[in-house]
Amino acid sequence: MQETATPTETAILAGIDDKECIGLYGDISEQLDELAELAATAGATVKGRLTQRRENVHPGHYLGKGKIEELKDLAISEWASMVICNDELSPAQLRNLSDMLNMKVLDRTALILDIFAMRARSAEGKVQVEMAQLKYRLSHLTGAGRAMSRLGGGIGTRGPGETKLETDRRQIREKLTRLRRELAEIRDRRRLLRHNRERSGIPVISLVGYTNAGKSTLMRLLSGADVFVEDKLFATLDATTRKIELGTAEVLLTDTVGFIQKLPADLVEAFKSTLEELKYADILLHVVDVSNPAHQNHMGVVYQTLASLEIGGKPVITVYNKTDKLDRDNQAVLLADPRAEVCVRTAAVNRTGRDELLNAMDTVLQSLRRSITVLLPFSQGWLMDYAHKNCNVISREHTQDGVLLELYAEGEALGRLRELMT
Ligand SMILES: Nc1nc2c(ncn2[C@@H]2O[C@H](COP(=O)(O)OP(=O)(O)OP(=O)(O)O)[C@@H](O)[C@H]2O)c(=O)[nH]1
Ligand SMILES: [Mg+2]
Repeated sequence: MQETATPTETAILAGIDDKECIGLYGDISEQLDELAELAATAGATVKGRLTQRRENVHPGHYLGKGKIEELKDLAISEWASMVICNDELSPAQLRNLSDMLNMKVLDRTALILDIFAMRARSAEGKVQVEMAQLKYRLSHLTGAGRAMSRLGGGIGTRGPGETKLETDRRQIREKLTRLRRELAEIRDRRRLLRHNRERSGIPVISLVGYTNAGKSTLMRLLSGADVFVEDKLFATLDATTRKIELGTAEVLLTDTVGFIQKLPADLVEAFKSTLEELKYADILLHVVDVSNPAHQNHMGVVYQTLASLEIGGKPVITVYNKTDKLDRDNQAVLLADPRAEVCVRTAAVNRTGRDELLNAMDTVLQSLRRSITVLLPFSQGWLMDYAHKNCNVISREHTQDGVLLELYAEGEALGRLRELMT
């Protein structure tokens, strides 16, 4: 028989029950549910949970001494190989906790970084994740602790090379400089693509939302694109764009990385160029998994993340997805989203709501359409024919320098006439 199975790591989750956080993040049990999903996505089996009610985390070792003893007993009795903490820990906290438990300790940030490292596919995605990991390692170089370095490998150490953990700061800094240069080149290429796209004048509609909400499934449904869908967190890291027909117009639909609460700052920073694509969207489709009891919190996190990326003011269509998982009573209590232009209910898995969504997209797009005024020089008389054929002309006026037209233009025609705008 062939041996294929790699031993799965087993983990105990640890968190602080801090009432302050409930507002945006949900209560501690909801938070640990999500942490468990993250752990499962990274390939760990969760064997138990332990929480401590405190106002603040312990500055030296995250949990109090008594709780750490309890945690140690639990880990031993469950044969767990590591502890995953629900917050981002300081290097000293990580080292101390790991030494006191004599066990590998990961924080939420390292776990998410690990998942991203596992998921990155494109050159840009890989460079971005590696940058975020190196930055994290740079700030934690002395923080691995005895237990961590002894038990090397596995979750939290994946990505580009474990030996890099041991490389010194200077080498990491040099690597970061090189990666920054690589990323700048990738960004230049992207900018060129974007420039071409803008010239073509095709409107852009972007899917945004909490991770696992069903963005890629909707992308499939609306565009037929064969994008990756999985019931795990952060299935998508790279941006995908597809052209779709919408009523009379063509639009570009983009799918991208999902959001999560307490997204590590290094990752947001590293993924800025991917996320910045959202700046060029004309409309955002905010996909919400309404079957998740924490979906109201998730919506708050999405709006907060959009605001932090300075893309808060765009027209939003809220897509309440996974309605097939709700019973009738729960369907009825779905609230309207006051921040959205319109709300649509869908069940992307069985195509429910597809036409309503396409109609809503068309309607919002129409409402964004503004007329433009162009001056057609007499020397380019053919443009007059072109404008009448391809645009909706509202008024015409002859002047000394040419013909002044007010018109609605879309797509290629908009791109072509934009240069003549007055
Ligand atoms: N029951 C049900 N499941 C759905 C629906 N839409 C998507 N799913 C499932 O939800 C899971 C996540 O879907 P994805 O499309 O990968 O979600 P995503 O928002 O792209 O997730 P990330 O890329 O990880 O951020 C998959 O298992 C889908 O099959 C739906 O309407 N109903
Ligand atoms: Mg996806």
